[in-house]
Formats: sequence, C-alpha cells, structure tokens
Amino acid sequence: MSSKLAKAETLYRAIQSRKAIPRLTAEEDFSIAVGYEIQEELLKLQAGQVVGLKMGMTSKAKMLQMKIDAPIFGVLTKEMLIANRAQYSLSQLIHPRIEPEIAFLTKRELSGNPSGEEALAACESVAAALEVIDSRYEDFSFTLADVVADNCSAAGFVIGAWHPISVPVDNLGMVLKVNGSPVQFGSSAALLGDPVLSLVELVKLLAKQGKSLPAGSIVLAGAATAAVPLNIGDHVAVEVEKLGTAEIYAC
Ligand code: OOG
Ligand code: MG
Repeated sequence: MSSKLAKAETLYRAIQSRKAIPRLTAEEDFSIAVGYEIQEELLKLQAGQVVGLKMGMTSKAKMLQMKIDAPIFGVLTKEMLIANRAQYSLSQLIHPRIEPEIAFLTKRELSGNPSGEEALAACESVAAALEVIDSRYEDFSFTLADVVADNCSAAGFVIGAWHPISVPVDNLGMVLKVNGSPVQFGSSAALLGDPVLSLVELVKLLAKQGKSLPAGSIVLAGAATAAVPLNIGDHVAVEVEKLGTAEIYAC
C-alpha cells in the first residue's frame, strides 16, 4: 500500500524520466475521488501556474477509443501552453497523441449547476484548439481512477485565435489534418451534444468537490474525435468551421 503522495511521486517520476509505468490500480485499487486527490498532489509536485481546466471523455469517439465512459477533468498550466503555429519539441514526452478540441475563455465565475445559457453567458470567447496528451501509463492503458490521477494525460495545448462568444458553437465542423492530409472528421456537437454542455459538466464535477470555476479560466471541452499519434516532423492542424485553425509543428 502506498500513500496518495507516493502515487503522485511515481507519476511525477514517470514524467521526469519519460518512462511509462504500469497503471497504479494494478497494485492497489482506488476510487475516482482518490484519483482527484492524487492529481492534486501531482500538480503540487509539478508546481505549474494554473490557467484552466480540461475536460476528457466528453465524446463517444474518445470513450470508445479509451474504453472509459464518464467525463473527467484535469488541470492546464501555463507551462503546457504552446503558441499557435509554433515548433514543439517532443523530446520530453513518452508517446504523445494529439486531438482536436474547442476551447472557452471564461469572464465570470461559474459554480453549482448552471444551465447551458448561463455557462455561455459566463464565457468571453471561444477558439479552435489542439491538445497533446501523453499518458504516463504503458500503452495508454488505465482505469478511470488511474487517468484522473495522471491529470487526464495532460501534456500540452494550442489555442487558435479567440472569437467572441456570439458565434454559435453547437455544431461546427472539425477536421484534423496531419501533414496536410485529413485524418479525423468530427463536429463540436460530438461533445455532449454541444461543447457548452461540457463546460456545464465541468462546473458540476467541480461543485461535487466544493469548488467553482474561476473567471479567466481556459477550458478545453474535450476531443471531438479519437486522438492520433504525434510524431517528430508532423505538422498538425485542426480546422474548425467559423473559428479557424490551431496548428503545431512537432520537432
Ligand atoms: C485521457 C485524456 C482524455 C479528452 O479530450 O477526451 C482527453 C486520454 O485519452 O489519455 O483529453
Ligand atoms: Mg483532450
């Protein structure tokens, strides 16, 4: 039996050493609630500057790919932010994947159980986004509690140009291109029917822990399609109808 801190340290060492580990629950089962406590310990060890949160498993495509069937959240730090169209070194990563996302920027605190309209009204802007995920577990093999403990595989994210929230976001076509070739097609509607509902779900998950979503948070609503491997030399772009692109050059 190891403590929550020891489990977080095991994950932290995997990040530092770029060496994947067997899923933590293989040794000792723990609840999703404990997974979130380990996630908090891991974030303390990483000592990053929190800029927002990410939702995970909010589309059928992701749930099927990862065999996990409930939305979860992780923390985004400033250190994870990659400038749009920048070169991004994969040298610190284990087995990165990339996925197409929608990002929100909030202007008002959100708490409790808001409606979709209330969540939307609390947003400043919306953007196309890419997320780089890099599970610290061998073969991306984990249970819900494991992936929560691992900060939901968070590694990096790219935000395209911000747009005023007046753009309707419930059904925007999304294409993920690798080196110019389309590899995944989706719609923002894949995210719980409307990415704003992913934001609502996040606020509800936070409320269960007695927390709220602060104003000025960046929120990734989750991948609209399955993730694809990210390799050195890849130029990856997500094109989102009305929102433009978010792009990365992996090196
Ligand atoms: C977990 C992260 C899930 C999403 O957008 O669904 C996620 C993983 O797939 O390793 O970020
Ligand atoms: Mg994601």
